Amino acid sequence: MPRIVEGNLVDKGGRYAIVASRFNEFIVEKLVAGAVDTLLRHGAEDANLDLVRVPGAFELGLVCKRLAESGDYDAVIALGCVIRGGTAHFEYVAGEAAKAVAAAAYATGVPVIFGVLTTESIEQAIERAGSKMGNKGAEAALSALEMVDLLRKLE
Ligand code: INI
Repeated sequence: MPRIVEGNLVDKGGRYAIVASRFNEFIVEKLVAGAVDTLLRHGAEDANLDLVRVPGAFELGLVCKRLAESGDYDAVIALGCVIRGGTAHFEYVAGEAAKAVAAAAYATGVPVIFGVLTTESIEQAIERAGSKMGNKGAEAALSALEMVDLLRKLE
């Protein structure tokens, strides 16, 4: 039987930054609410949560990197929404957002969680922002909790 190392979904004094884009705000605000609710219900303290807003998904990576390298956070959660139907340059915005968020994590060693919806339509975005397909912000918060605990165990 291998020794299993895994993160639990229980906060132990972690500090979290949520970075949320203003573009498609009415969807992204649902993701923010889902992330905050999930963090708090897993034990995170309100005082240990910061919310930073950026213009669009394209800007998420830079700000996530800045926050991750500050040393002030155990995890950074990037939240946004890119909808193909309304975006001629969907691939560029969504692709660069994903790359930059990943790069921020690799550069800093801090978990930077990709909670960005990339959907074909506004209906699909609504479904993933607190209706029948769950809430991507809440999922992202769970990933943050798990990664913070896992990295502590791997120290
Ligand atoms: N930003 C998004 O977050 N989602 C989108 O769907 C979107 N569209 O449709 O273009 C979008 N564009 C703005 C982009 O993220 C930047 O803020 C902008 O290009 C300035 O750099």
